[in-house]
Amino acid sequence: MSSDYKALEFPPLKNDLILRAARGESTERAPVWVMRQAGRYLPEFRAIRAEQDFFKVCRTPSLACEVTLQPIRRYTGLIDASIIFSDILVVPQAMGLVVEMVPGKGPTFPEPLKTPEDFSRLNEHVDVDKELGYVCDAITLTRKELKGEVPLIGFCGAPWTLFAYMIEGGGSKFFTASKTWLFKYPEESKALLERTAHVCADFLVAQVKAGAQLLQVFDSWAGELSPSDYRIFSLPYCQLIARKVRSALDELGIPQVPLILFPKGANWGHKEFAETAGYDVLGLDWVNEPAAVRQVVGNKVALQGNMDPNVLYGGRDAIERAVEKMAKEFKTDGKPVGWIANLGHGITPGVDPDDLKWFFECVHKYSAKSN
Ligand code: 1CP
Repeated sequence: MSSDYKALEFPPLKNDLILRAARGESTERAPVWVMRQAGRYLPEFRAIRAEQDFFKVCRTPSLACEVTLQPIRRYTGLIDASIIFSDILVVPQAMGLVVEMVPGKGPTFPEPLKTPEDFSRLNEHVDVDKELGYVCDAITLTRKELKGEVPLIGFCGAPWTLFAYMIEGGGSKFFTASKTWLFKYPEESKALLERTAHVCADFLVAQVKAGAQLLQVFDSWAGELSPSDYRIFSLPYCQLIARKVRSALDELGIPQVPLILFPKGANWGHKEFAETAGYDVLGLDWVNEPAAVRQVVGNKVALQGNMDPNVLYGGRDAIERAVEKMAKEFKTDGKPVGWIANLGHGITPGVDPDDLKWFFECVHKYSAKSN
């Protein structure tokens, strides 16, 4: 169980590059990490997964810690943040739904929500310390084991993305079932989104109490909604999360941590998100021109991203050229200011870990002030 924040003593932080960039500061080079950095492209991860069920790894703090540390060990000195190994779907589990990892198919809900009557299957009140205390325990253990090398990121899914999974029952191409809910049962949909947002906010606060130093909200399916529907069914709930997390941390006397929003595919909205969402950092996918986004958001937010993950399959020259171009486009007056280098989405299983190492090396080289 997560213990009292003040009682936790962690080793001093040796690398605060990502914290400075998230605050919008100019840095000597861009900090870098990649989404899904603990994952199937690493043979050491596959070795653990060959023995253990996916959610067993999530629920066992020693295993989640081990897997979180794998990329940090392999890329020592090259990588500037760790992200706790877990999944966005632990929140629907905590709300009362069953989620299984089916080999070859991905996460699956054997009984997704069919109609609003199925609300009766959800837990009335979710005690995040009880239901998700295992994530917090993994965070506390990992923060200790990191020995201050790099900061630890906590995360959750955005309510709309979780809603889509809870109703589709897994990944989806057309989002027919979840969108049917939005248009057929708008009020009930909003009730479920709001309920989910409160669980997400409580969970993120618990993660900070346990030792998380930044938080990211993954709205992986943001781009599936029209701008006007996004303003009704996603943005208000991302705003609720940011507001609730910030006020809870203030009330608890815990210093604020940077909040990152990754509204993948909602590329019409960066100006609006920068001004109204309440986050410090916006994650960009690769279908964005960084300089154009910087121009519309000004210095209101830091930016994270955004190389196409598939460039990692293109060989070293392609990776180097793409990083050089990305760095040039993200820099302000030739310097990295408020930029966290990353991919535009998660790294995929077939990538050669040495090619990712090369990506990190190129970021170090091309994001530095002088280049
Ligand atoms: O068998 C395996 O090992 C499954 C692969 C895998 C991994 C490594 C899944 C299944 N989840 C994860 C870990 C994970 N998921 C992390 C770990 C921390 C890290 O290293 O980054 C994080 C942050 C996530 C978040 C997550 N899960 C998202 C948001 C990010 C994104 O990629 O958009 C989403 C959409 C999920 C759902 C999910 N979990 C796993 C898969 C294959 C999927 C996508 C399923 C689909 O929609 O088809």
